[in-house]
Amino acid sequence: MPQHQPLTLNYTDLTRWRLLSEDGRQTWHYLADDVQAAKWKQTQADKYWLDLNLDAPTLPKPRTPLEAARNGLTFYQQLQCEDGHFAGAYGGPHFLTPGYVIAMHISQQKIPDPMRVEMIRYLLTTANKPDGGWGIHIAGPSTVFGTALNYVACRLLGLERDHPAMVLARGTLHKLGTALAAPAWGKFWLSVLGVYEYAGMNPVPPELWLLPHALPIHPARWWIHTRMVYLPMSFIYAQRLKGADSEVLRQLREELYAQPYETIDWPRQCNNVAPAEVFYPHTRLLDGLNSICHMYEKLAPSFVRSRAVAEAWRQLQLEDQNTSYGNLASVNKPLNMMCTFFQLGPESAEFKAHVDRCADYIWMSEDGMHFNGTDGSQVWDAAFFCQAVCDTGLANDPAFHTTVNRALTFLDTQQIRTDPLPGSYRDPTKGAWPFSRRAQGYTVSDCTAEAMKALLLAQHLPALASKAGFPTIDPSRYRDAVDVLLRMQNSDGGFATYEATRGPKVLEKINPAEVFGDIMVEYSYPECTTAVLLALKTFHANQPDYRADEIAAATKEGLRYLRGSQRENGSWFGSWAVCFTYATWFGIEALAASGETYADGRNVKRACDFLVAIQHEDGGWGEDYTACETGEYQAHVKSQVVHTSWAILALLAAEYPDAAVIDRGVRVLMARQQADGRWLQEQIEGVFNRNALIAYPNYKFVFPIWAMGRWAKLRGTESTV
Ligand code: LAN
Repeated sequence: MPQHQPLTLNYTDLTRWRLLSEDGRQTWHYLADDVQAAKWKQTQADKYWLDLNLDAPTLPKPRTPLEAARNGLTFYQQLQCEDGHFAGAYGGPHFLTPGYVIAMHISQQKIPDPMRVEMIRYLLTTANKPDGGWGIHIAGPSTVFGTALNYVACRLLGLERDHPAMVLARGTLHKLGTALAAPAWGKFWLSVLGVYEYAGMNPVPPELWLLPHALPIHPARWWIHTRMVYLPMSFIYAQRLKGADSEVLRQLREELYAQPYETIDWPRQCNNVAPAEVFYPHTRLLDGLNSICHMYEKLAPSFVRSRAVAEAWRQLQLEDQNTSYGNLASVNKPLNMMCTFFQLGPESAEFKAHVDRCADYIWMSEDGMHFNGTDGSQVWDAAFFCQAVCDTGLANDPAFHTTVNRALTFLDTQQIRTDPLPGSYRDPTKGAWPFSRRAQGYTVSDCTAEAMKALLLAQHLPALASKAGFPTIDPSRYRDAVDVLLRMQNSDGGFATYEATRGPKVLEKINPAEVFGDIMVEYSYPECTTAVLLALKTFHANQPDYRADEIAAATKEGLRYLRGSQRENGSWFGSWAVCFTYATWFGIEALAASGETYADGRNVKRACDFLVAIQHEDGGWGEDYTACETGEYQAHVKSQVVHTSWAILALLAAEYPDAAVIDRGVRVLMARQQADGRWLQEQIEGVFNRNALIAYPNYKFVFPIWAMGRWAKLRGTESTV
């Protein structure tokens, strides 16, 4: 077991951290050595993300929205990494860092000291006040899920049990119901660590993988994230694997509960979940299935179990190989690493590759270090950046050519050019773009769409396309992307995230996660659908002969889905950022691109009327994240630059007739801009699974730039508000 020195809580010197970006791979490095630190200088991006002084020049006060957009761009281009992408923190959820810490502990890996103390600092800084606990995400009230896992993480990282922060958090945990009341994923993490008993959780049988693929319940039909989390969980659960015992674990078995560990009636804890944190309660169907699974656990023939475990292991290896050991996202990453440790041991090349790739997820911020939601949002942010500057013509300005060409080149290099290994229940990926980077290897519909659109828009800007460094892309590569997209349309006309929907919606009734909603199968989303429709339109203008009829049919169906998913009040519900403002922007963009405007389109008019009705007093827009949980619009107390930008983009696209409404929004963006061109961080922007928030810190740069650039393009470059 790794033994840590008693912690003196000497945090690190922030001026010694460097972000390395190689082909989209982001890793943070601490340079303890003075010579090294002097050789490898901190970049503006490093300083920005560490909240150190950038010494960014004060820019001339903008007179026009265009000048404000240019100032924004002047600031933002300083944050570009050497390989052309814009890095950024991707935190928010409070159940990711503990997964990493637990997996490292179980697999007996020492977390280097600078990282270890900075993780403690992050956990202590983001603990809730005044109760010292943690929620499911950084903005949420303390829950057993967040508090139990982060408490354990702090203790494993070396914080003593009588440290005041631990005493406080422990008190909160006990008040909330102790670790016994943790939701299912919490129970799992604690069990594999050895501070909870497997008898106290509902079964996760790997046998599901042996069922005929035709059955709707086969895991290959679930949403990919749910499938990929339950796969390693089932591998571990089926064998009741655990790490070695240690002193800190013995202590944790005392600290996490209000009664002696030996006296706990484990089977009675399976469905004990603190009621306040249940987002999606068990259905009777799930409880029934769980009972059957409990019986099965007693009877399971060993040859069936071992075949199931073998199949799970086969699938785990395929996932590892398909993603170069980076894995799909931040939950299955440490889970797969643990499976590899248990199966192949710490000396295996596979296990070492896993440890190495954890670095891609670890982000250093001014608040300390945490595990990101994915290995970054590189392609996604670069695609929006390129579109913002190409759509508005800002890219024609020679002052931005180098930045734009580097971002375009980054997108060029990140297209996936191969297919996954056979047998892994994956669709072909050749031609797709992922959310983070090529090595991760997962198609996302809207990432493919936004990246392709960005590159195609750039081809039409002669001032840019004639410059050295402009990527030349073989037209067949766009056709590959279109092939990927056309395969992804659902029967309702919409597009989902990673795959077309494979399973029936009733599967949601056996969603066992308790704390997340809408996770069992893929659903169509207005955000993804719009992105795909706009990309297909841009592609069709570029290569009119390729699959033209299918593109036309897909577009018609997609628009049908969008009209059908619009709410009575004109809005669309957003699933991937907060919330109605986000999705309504997408809905309007798609309908506007099909030729509808405020004046002649019923749907566009209703959508604009919704946006205008929620405009804040000060002229901006601002929505509270709780809208994602409740499904009803909720105003934020303050307008937000990101929401204001989406609303402006939407109203401009719709040709909304009352210019004054839009101009008031633009004035908010200009008023919030700082003297060096930046905007400050406001409410966390993103969401997933209805109930978890996640940061998109680059949105506050790219969307105001885009909105004001579009405004200037339509109203005149010299116009003022
Ligand atoms: C993401 C991040 C990006 C996001 C968009 C591209 C913005 C969206 O339009 C489609 C869905 C997608 C790709 C998405 C899906 C779910 C992710 C991967 C995340 C929100 C980032 C983190 C989250 C993942 C599920 C986190 C791990 C947690 C589990 C519950 C498994």
